[in-house]
Amino acid sequence: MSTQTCILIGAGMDCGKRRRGCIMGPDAYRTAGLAGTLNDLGWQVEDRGNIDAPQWVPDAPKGKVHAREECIAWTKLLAQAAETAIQDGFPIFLGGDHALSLGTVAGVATHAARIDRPLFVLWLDAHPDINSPETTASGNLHGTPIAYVTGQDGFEGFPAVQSPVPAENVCFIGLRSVDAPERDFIIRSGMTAIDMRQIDERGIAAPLAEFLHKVSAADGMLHVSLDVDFLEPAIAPAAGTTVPGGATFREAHLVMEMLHDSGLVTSLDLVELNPYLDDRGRTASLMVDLTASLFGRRVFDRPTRSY
Ligand code: 6HN
Ligand code: MN
Ligand code: MN
Ligand code: MN
Repeated sequence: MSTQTCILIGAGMDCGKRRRGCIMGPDAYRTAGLAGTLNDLGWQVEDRGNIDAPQWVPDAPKGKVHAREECIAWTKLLAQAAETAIQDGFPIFLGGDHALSLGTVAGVATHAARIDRPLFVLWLDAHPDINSPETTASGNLHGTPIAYVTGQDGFEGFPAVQSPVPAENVCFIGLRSVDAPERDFIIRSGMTAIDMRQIDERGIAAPLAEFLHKVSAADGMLHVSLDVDFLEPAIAPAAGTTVPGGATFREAHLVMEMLHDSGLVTSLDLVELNPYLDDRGRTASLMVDLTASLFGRRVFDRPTRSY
């Protein structure tokens, strides 16, 4: 890691889909002890509290997209907050649904471009979230952030992405629910897409190491976006869009441990936790423990690894 200060930013964005509850996510992470856990690992933690939800923003009267105007308002706030926070330390964005990454990734991308470093994005998710407002079947904008931050069309009314992330810099791990237009786009785009079939066959470490090597060779910054539904629903029930066959407890921790050892990660989203659906807080606790692995919790010290 490049710095020893991490900055918690709560973003209870809940308008990226119709099922409510992610608004409670930031406080569930705090309740599960995130700040103390990071402190114990030697990090200074600055909790900036929760970003105030934009004042009630009426939805556009027509169109299939849910809460477009409210999502636009959040995106502006989050892009600004991200761009500021990453200058001060390692930001952890406490979601909130995955639509928050429209703003967080756009904001860190602006910063990366300003300091002349390439930004890479690792998307740990059952879904690639690469629909556009035109291709979406659900109308839910949490299924769109990768399309937005890579500069695809269809986001009228959203702030223009100042520094789009090149498609080749995006890596998905954990895919098992991909819409037809998403699949077509991924195949054309040159994004790295590791589905669960590949993980079954090769393990999770080998494809991750390949991606980290690419980031390292380019002296890139790396934004990690961790969606609760990356995980097997039996261990992480508190998400609205669970899909069976997800990452196991150890696969997920290994990803985080390797990311720690790489020293490449510069910002993190924790998204899609819906505490209303949780089982005595166990999904929130697992997300905190995974974050701890990313920030250096380990059984035995190992030398820092270069990829
Ligand atoms: N997420 N592809 C589906 C859609 O509605 O566009 C699912 C999106 C899930 C979004 O998990 O962050
Ligand atoms: Mn997602
Ligand atoms: Mn997902
Ligand atoms: Mn290397």
